[in-house]
Amino acid sequence: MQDCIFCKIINREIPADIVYEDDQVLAFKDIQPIAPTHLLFIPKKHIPTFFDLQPEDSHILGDLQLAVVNVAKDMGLTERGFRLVANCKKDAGQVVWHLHYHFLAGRPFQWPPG
Ligand code: DGP
Repeated sequence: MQDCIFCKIINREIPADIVYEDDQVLAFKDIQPIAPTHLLFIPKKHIPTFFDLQPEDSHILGDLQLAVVNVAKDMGLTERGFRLVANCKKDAGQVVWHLHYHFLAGRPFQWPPG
């Protein structure tokens, strides 16, 4: 998708601090971190929101979450854990229209979120 900032990161048209990549998934550091570790996990396929997922995309969510678990293990987080957040559309505060999970770790988090 031409104007999508995350597609530009996938295509190396703009820089990002990439921490994980496979055929389906890219993960990189969020430019505005809210935790000591704040990564974004995105599918390489341009999907604006969860509402745009098609039946043939069902593997993408599994691919994303398995990538999250592998990165979390590599980071030694199996005891302390992490928080995974997905903002979908305006009430949730989504500002980038390419489906993504925020991966947050390195401090305790409150519940419920704001
Ligand atoms: P949201 O759509 O509100 O779920 O969050 C989008 C996140 O994307 C936000 O935390 C900031 C991050 N972000 C926006 N533009 C860039 C960028 O160009 N590079 C990186 N690394 N992160 C970005």
